[in-house]
Amino acid sequence: MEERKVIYSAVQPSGNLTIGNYTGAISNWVRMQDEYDCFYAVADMHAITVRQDPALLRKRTLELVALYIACGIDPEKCALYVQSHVPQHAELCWVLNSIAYVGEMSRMTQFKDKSQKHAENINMGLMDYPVLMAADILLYQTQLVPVGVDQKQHVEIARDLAVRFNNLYGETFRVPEPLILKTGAKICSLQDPSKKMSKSDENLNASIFLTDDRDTVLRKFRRAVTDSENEVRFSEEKPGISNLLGIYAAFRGCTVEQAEKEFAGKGYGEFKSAVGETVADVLAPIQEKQAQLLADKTYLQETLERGAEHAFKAARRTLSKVYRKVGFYRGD
Ligand code: ATP
Ligand code: LTN
Repeated sequence: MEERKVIYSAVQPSGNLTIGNYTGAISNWVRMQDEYDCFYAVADMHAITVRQDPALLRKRTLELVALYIACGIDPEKCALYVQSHVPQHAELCWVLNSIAYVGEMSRMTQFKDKSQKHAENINMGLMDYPVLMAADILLYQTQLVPVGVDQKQHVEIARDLAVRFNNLYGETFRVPEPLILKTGAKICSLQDPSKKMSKSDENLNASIFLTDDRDTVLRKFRRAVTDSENEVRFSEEKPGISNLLGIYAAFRGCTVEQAEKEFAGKGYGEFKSAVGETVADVLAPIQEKQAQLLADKTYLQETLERGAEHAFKAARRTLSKVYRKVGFYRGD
């Protein structure tokens, strides 16, 4: 029997997720869980590389777990767990730190961006972020890492570290590849469609959060920046309308061409309401399910324990191999 491919991905519990996180990441993870061996984590250790309020971090971690399940991640089919529950992530990170160069880490785009944004707190963890991410990925002998375009550089570092370690100590890690899907891979801001929709945008009207209620969703779409024409058509000259068409298609499960046809001859007002209603229709059951799950903490805790146990076993296999290879004494 052919071995199933291993998939690894994670999201940080550092804020409210947007519909970009949903279409670019989580909704694709759901599609992969039947075919592959999937490990999906809540990256709490990555989150503390920028200051977090401890009580809020704890709350958001559980909310994200509930959200994963509410979006369709089935904990019976994959390992769903919290990164800090599996100690091998930090342990492997330490070993990889010794083969990662300061120069290559300081050149990472995200490190440079975040150093600028958090100039008062340029800590070692922020610089080490890609090494911890490499440890996440390499611990499970991952083949594919489904992420948005912004994380591609970090997956490349994971590849470089895997190859470097294998060359130094002998074949140990599988070399992973990023998986960047086309549909919904880049949803743009509703207020400035030249920018990516982001969970940390200061303008709250720019992003649709998965927690937004129907009225908020409708209002934000109504206010979305478009152009002075009144023709619903996908075109580079019409970034606002094109972004809305992309969102509609992703949430409706149709192509952009089909969406264009549906709204041919209709005005922007009608189109924006339809996009809003479609998105709100998808979000409502997710929100309801998430609330139900959060009311049953015992279930969530048990699920996380099982997930961590599953991940722990796989991670332990790789880590003991690594410890042997680098020469840590393990008894004769
Ligand atoms: P922040 O704005 O705080 O940097 P973010 O919204 O970019 O956060 P991340 O936690 O960095 O979110 O990303 C989680 C996953 O969602 C990643 O795989 C990322 O590529 C994807 N993603 C984020 N924003 C979008 C977007 N606008 N469109 C499609 N995918 C996205
Ligand atoms: N940095 C990622 C989250 C993340 C991740 C990973 C993604 C942490 N570890 C391993 C893929 C594989 C982000 O999306 N901000």
